[in-house]
Amino acid sequence: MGSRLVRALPRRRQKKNDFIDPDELQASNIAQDTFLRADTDHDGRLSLTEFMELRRALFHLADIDRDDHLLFVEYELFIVMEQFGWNDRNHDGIIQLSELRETLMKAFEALDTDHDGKLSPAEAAYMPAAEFKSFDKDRDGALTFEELNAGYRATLMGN
Ligand SMILES: [Ca+2]
Ligand SMILES: [Ca+2]
Ligand SMILES: [Ca+2]
Ligand SMILES: [Ca+2]
Repeated sequence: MGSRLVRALPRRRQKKNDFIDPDELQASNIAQDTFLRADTDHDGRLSLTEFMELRRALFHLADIDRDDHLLFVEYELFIVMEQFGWNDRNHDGIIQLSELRETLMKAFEALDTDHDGKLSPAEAAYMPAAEFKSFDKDRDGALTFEELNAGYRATLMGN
């Protein structure tokens, strides 16, 4: 479980404005924050149940299409989001397809280290080669943002 992911953890219903914004989060202690949120009975320790709830929350977070199973791309996106963060626009603790584009944009910009507006296979080294190829619709050996976004959407939406 990693860094920015904590932002995406479902929260117990609290006051409407009681969310952590990204700036606050970056300045906060991630492990402590996750721990405190998972410690629902506030006894300063995680029971097995509390810990398993945390794991369950992460599973549901990763299950973008809500079919109670993780496709490889869902798992892959989960790892990407763990690394680059995720724009939970409405702070509801779940990832929506509509939020995927913004999230991917952040990841894309971070991955495009030579800033040429495309991902080379080396820049997108987190992807299996076969997936890279299948997303590269114009077969120019690089992924534009639109190719990346369309590739994930198509896989998630089953077409
Ligand atoms: Ca506890
Ligand atoms: Ca799924
Ligand atoms: Ca590039
Ligand atoms: Ca291409």
